[in-house]
Amino acid sequence: PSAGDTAERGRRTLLVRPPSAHLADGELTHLDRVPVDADLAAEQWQRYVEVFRGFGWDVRTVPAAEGHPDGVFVEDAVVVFDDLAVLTRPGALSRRGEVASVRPVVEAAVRESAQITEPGTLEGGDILKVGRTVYVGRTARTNAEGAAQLRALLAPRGWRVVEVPVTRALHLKSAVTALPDGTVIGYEPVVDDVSRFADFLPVPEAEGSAVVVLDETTVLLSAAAPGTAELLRERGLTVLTTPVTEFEKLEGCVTCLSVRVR
Ligand code: CIR
Repeated sequence: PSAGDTAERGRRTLLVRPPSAHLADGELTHLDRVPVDADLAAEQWQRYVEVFRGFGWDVRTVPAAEGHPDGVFVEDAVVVFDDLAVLTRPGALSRRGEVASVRPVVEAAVRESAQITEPGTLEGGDILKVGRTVYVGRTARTNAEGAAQLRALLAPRGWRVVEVPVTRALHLKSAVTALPDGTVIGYEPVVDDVSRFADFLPVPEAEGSAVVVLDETTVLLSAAAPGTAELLRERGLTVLTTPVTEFEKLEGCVTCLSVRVR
């Protein structure tokens, strides 16, 4: 949607979920387990949410899921396409139970919802929207059936669905995200095939591959990626940064901590 669409619909809505006290026990695929400071995680999460509040976003909070260490990565539980919210079926067994408690908050915020069902699996971290194109990362978390179910939902609604292989990162969006102008950015060593994307810009830090678009000229980036911040500023963007070290230890990033609903 263009900035005009956003203005017509009023304030943008953000879904977040506070970290569990058991964040340190979350799933790890590529990183070794290191100590996590739960208090610092809570503080970083607050700062993250404040960035959006400062931009006038309507922040809706899903109750914390103490039994789900990875629940804070709420992006994986639901993906929104216009007025349709697709509740996922996470590939990680430990995460499957996160979705039921996200549902009521999502359904209060959108007009229509759908659910990925067995045997499909899909996690929001594997879904990258660029204009009307939806890239679906095929990973250990998102299987062929999950991708097919998503395609069946989206193709009639005018979205182009493109599956891409992801073997070097946990999720597609652990490797690539998109700038407001549609340029896909990523940390090349973990991107399987940059030629899949029409416009690709390599960034110098792994933590720099994840941006959240706040508006047409502003993005939010991890404080751990100063070189990427400089690169994006040179392109004329306003770059806000926030520390997310405790979430990066669990293979999370700035994008995974929220769902932009509209
Ligand atoms: C997991 O492995 O599921 C979590 N520890 C990290 C999830 C990060 N989410 C994301 O990239 N969308």
